[in-house]
Amino acid sequence: MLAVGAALTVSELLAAVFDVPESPLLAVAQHAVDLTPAPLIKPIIDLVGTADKPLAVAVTVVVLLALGAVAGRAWIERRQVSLTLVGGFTALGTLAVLTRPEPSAAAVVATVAGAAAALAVLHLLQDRLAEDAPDGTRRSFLVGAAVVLVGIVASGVGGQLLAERRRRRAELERARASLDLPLEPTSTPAGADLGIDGQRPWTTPNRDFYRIDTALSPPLLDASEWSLRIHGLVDREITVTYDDLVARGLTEAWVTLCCVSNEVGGDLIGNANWSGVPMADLLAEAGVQDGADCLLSTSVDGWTCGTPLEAVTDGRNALLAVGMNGEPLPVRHGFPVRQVIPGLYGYVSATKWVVDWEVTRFAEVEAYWTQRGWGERGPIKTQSRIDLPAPNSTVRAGQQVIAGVAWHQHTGISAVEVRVDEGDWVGATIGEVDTVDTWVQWSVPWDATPGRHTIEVRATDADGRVQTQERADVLPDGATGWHSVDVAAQA
Ligand SMILES: Nc1nc2c(c(=O)[nH]1)N[C@H]1C(S)=C(S)[C@@H](COP(=O)(O)O)O[C@H]1N2
Ligand SMILES: [Mo]
Repeated sequence: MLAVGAALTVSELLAAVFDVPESPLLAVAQHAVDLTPAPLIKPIIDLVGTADKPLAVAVTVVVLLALGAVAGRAWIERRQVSLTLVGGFTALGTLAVLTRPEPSAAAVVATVAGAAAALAVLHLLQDRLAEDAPDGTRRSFLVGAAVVLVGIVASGVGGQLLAERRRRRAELERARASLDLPLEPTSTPAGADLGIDGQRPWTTPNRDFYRIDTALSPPLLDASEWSLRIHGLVDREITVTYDDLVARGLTEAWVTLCCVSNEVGGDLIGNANWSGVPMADLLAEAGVQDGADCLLSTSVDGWTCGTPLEAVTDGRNALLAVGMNGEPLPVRHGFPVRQVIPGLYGYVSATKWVVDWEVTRFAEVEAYWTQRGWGERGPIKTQSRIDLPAPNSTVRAGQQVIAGVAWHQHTGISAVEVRVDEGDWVGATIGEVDTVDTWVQWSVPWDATPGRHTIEVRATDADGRVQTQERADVLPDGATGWHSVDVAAQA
């Protein structure tokens, strides 16, 4: 019976992990219902009403437990019988999951893994009872049985929690989809995207937007449950609900978000159109007191972020965002509400699932990553990246294009230059953007001669500062250095 218990919990757990539409146990129970003769069904339904599903599952489990008892008794002296029973039921289970309306390979894997768990338990426990085994005693059997039981309970609970979380996630996705937000589909500003074949788009689609956070799986927080408490060095504490927030009217801004862990040439960066409410408006309403220099924001899962207050209140598009590229914020990007502040790396600015603001002083608090050795303020550094040709690729000799992106959010980029094999720097064409808060696309034509080449890029920001060549590691406050790419050109 323990073997059957193990088989069921392992298969249910795997079904939950793989997110199969119907677990093997449910599939078998459903078949049992379908195979029950009609004259029997009616009185049963009259008797148990809507509890027929749980009843079918319970009966299936009891039958399986009984068969498990038979297989268990037979294990030592008539192992063939045992193996036949287990094999037969694995085959039946497999058939059951394959003949349901939504069959899946994962459900078969879950079934077979369950059978393997049953065999493992039979082997582990019965051999402990065998008279010729060295430790074949009742005590050793009981210890083994207890271990198996704990395993069954643990994986049973784990499977249920997982299934519960999936249901909650699906519910949240439905609520998110039916939110009535004044969001318009966004389109990339004319001229921003150079439209070069193979170049990643100027606007990063939500599904391709990098995701960085400390959450094992994203917090599930409904808009109706959300509120933001603003406290600390303020004249009056306020609490804002989602409806309050949206009722203020939404501002839109293009902002490129970048992670401090982005290596030179890395792709932990994305550009989106964000819709939200200026963070400064909410702070003004609470009334920031003299001496405060830090906004400590906390997410619903306890992650903290320290932002220079100046960056929030100096007039830039620092938003409490509810929309991303024309749709409600995706769950993994902070639904229902997150911060977006141009000019700062994400870890000091972009709190997702944000629920608490404390207006304070840097001298008094330390945020999550600062406690772990990362810089306190985290301003963005000028960077540029070559996307085409791809690193270590081979291109056809002749007319080619070198293209990429460059960024220094909230300062802007004024020039991008490229050189091949340490030759002269050549100025690149830069995509038109009417904001200093996003990256720019750039490109230069290249007449590639046959052979190996090294391409380098450097950007100049809108203050006229040329991107430094000096290599710095991402720790503690962001990488520097020129991106360079090796390619081969073939005639
Ligand atoms: N709640 C929460 N917000 C967070 C983080 C986090 O770990 N938890 N990580 C930050 C970091 S380091 C970055 S780079 C950005 C990434 O945002 P994205 O996942 O939407 O791209 O989110 C920021 N916001
Ligand atoms: Mo980050």
